[in-house]
Amino acid sequence: MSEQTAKKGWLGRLFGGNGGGDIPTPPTEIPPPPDNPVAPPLPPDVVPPTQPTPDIPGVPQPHPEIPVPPSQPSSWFKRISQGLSRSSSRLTQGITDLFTKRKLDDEALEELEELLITADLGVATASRVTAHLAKSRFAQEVTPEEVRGALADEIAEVLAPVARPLIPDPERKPHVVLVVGVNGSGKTTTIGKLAKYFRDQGLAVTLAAGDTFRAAAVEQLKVWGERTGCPVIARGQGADAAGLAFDALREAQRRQDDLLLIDTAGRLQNKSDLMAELQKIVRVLRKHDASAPHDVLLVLDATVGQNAHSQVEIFREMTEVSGLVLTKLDGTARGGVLVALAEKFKLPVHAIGVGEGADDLRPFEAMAFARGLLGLE
Ligand SMILES: Nc1nc2c(ncn2[C@@H]2O[C@H](COP(=O)(O)OP(=O)(O)O)[C@@H](O)[C@H]2O)c(=O)[nH]1
Ligand SMILES: [Mg+2]
Repeated sequence: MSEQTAKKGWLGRLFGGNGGGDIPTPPTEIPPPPDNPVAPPLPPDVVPPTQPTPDIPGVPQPHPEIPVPPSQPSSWFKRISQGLSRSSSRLTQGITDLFTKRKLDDEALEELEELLITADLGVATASRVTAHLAKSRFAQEVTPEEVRGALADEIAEVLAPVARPLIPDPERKPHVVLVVGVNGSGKTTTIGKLAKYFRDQGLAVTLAAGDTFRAAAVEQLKVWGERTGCPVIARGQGADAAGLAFDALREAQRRQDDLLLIDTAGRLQNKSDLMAELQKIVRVLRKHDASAPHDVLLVLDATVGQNAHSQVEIFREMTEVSGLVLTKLDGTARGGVLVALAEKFKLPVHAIGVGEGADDLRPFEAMAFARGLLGLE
């Protein structure tokens, strides 16, 4: 690792910010930006100029599956609280209705617990946080603001142990991340956002279009590759995903890349087909690198609410899920589901998706999320 310490946050510190520097030009269809020894961070939502690619001539920009929202500079926390506004307005309104001029008695506590359950926080979390609240404030008159503040603290405590950033191991060339999840959960978009995030840190990132089930999925990933300046290893529709993953790993190893992000199909004919495919990908990767994949990210769409629980269970049966990314928190009032998932599965939550743009992936941070969820600054 470089001695030089970058000034760009935790990843920059880890990697010295020059990971992309000495990587030779990859012989893939999408070359990285020229003269780019240290990839400068892109300004938010700026799409790099389209590089014409021989096999997908005239790819439209912006791609229909990757809308570019209007650029609006906002702070990191503001972005999270905006993303969580649907969830927080529901909770805030409920708490205001419950606690305007009211004592924290048994009845109020019961109603609060119910509100938290309907907000998808889960029964265990709901009863624990209300019990804690009762301990300190029972029979006292409380304001809605006090209740929100106390709840945010309780929720942050539940979330703190799972809030763990995705940190590519600098010793691995590449660190291999397999991205799994049901169709439409946001896998490809999350890979695009992660590519942008790590590329901005100066890492050399390669993408593998392992969802060979749908032609559109391959094309979608290629567009993200263009936007982020990351090479994409792809084959045609119907190609063997494990073979593709094998080629991608070999190529990324040859180039000494820092990170390889592998997309997968979310739906095959049935669950056992999908399981067989994911397991085959893992087997084949291990022929090249016995420790790969180093992370298996399960991408969950928060708008499905409680259904996310069964998705975690199903994917854990199929493969060794090592962490979660929750997407579409901007599009749902069910953001509380993340709290229930944290309590139940205790899997690391690496990041959250709060929009469709390249910068709408936020590293998951317990207190920021908890306060955002309760509509607090
Ligand atoms: N609002 C919102 N939309 C998202 C987010 N993440 C993904 N999407 C959208 O969800 C749809 C499905 O995403 P995609 O990445 O194709 O899912 P995949 O099938 O799992 O690869 C696309 O239209 C994405 O733009 C998010 O965090 N917020
Ligand atoms: Mg996809």
